Amino acid sequence: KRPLGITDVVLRDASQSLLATRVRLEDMLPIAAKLDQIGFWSLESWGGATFDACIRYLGEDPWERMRELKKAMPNTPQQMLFRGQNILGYRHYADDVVAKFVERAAVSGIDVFRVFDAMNDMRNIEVALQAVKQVGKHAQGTISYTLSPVHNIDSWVEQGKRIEDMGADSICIKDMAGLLHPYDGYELVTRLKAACAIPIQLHCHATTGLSTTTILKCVEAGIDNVDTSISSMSMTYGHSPTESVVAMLAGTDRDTGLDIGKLEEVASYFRAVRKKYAKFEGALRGVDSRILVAQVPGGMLTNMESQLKEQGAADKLDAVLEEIPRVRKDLGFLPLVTPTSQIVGTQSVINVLTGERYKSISRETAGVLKGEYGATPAPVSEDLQSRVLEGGEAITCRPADLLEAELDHLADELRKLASEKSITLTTGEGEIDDVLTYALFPQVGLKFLENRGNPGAFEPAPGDEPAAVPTPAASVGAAPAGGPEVYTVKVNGNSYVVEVAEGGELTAISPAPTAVPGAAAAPAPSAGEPLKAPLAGNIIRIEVSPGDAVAAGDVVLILEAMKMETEVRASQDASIVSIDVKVGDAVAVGDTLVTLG
Ligand code: PYR
Repeated sequence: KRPLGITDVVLRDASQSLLATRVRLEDMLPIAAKLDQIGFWSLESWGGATFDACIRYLGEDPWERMRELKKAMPNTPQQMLFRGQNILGYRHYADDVVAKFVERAAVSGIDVFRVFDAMNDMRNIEVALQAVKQVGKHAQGTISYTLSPVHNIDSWVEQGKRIEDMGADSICIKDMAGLLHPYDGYELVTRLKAACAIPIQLHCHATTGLSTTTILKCVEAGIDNVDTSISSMSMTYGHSPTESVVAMLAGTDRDTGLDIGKLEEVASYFRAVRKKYAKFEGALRGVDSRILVAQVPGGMLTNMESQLKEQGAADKLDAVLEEIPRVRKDLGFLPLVTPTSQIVGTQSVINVLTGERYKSISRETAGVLKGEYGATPAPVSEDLQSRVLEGGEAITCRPADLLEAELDHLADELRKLASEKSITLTTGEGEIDDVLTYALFPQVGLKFLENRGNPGAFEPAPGDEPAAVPTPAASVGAAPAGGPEVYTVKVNGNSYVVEVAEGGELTAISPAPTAVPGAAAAPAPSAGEPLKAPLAGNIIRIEVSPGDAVAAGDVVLILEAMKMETEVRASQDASIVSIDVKVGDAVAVGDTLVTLG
């Protein structure tokens, strides 16, 4: 029998799930040569949230990261996670963007593309899989595993056959929330092996405590490859430890052949890395049985915790975890994996924080209800759907069939913006990489390109934080008595917002938002009723001008909060006295956005 193949996910999914995707290239390269000698089937090193985190927080060019990783690990197939028609973002892109992204990822060093769709609508992975075949790389189609009244083993096997028929080289069972029970895994793999000729791979998160046992049962059923992570970067929100799986199978007919001694050198290295990034760790220390109910994937739970903290609502986690299954049912029992995890998660937060379910519906939630992401596994709530359709028709075709080619247009747009804002774009063949960065993340990507090469514009690396000597005069607003205090400090000309715990320890740090006129610092002008930010986020569009008349419920502006676009609506019939923010501003909960008169 064949040795079990191992994909180690330490560089991508483990870092994403355990350390909020903050591990920097400089902390990966020193261990790359050792990782390259282990003999993994592949190393997952790119994709998922890494692209977003690179440009949003780290100030690293994600394309450069991939090229460097490939250069440092030429002997091991490099693998990425690709979100089907969503690529690495949160909406569907036109087919030309998908195909070009695949081509450039391959040029940059990706050998194995794991392509999934968060709805399991297989029409949404077809173009990406074809593009991967076109560039001669390994195309892995994915089953996004979930539990619901409309999913069962028969439906999963059907999906596996469909993936094989589409020409994929292998099938991944992606158990992003750790919900695959060992005996169900055994049956699923047995049935898939009987129905399909291509190899099967298993990806399990450890959050519910089932993963290692499920791996073993799936090995017994003949699975070809499994994902694991080096032990010092394993378990809780992450994955089963590589060394444990290697040890479990040593001497059996599925012996991985990997050397525990060499793996221990890698584990030792990451023990230190993990300490360095400790402040990004989630609260979970072992197993979280709430996941068996709420089905929040491991990678999302850490983000959910930190996003609630940003919203000043860390104490609402339990309420949000209870709301998630209800929102999921309203949205047709979709699996929870990026971007649906974020869509359902953020909508649940909005439902809890505003105190009224669906008082505000994010643009992306509306998108699911309108069919913009494809077919949901079960029908969506009719009430909610008719509310967002406003008399229109839901989409039933493959959503990207309705999208015009957009790459040339985006390239022109970026070149124009670059010359207006004096942004230096990559020249020659690599210019398209900048266009793709901008295509996927119009706001954050542009901001990244503007600030590329200026680390001060991004999160400081752990250890490089400014030593804050807080003075009350620097305070931009203190948390409730007894809690941490928040200060703005200036280091080398760059401003940072830092949170200092009672004991003087730095508990959070981020670049200071660009000055927000009228917000937080100065009280709102005397006349009029302030319309306040319901969530912390960035202003991405303002739909009104001073002097406009608005009716209660009219959209005033669009806020990007927790990666989703939320409409802020007028609370009453009024006229706009003043607009107290501008596009691009970061606002905190309760900041005045506009003044109504
Ligand atoms: C991602 O798309 O980021 C996942 O990890 C599923």
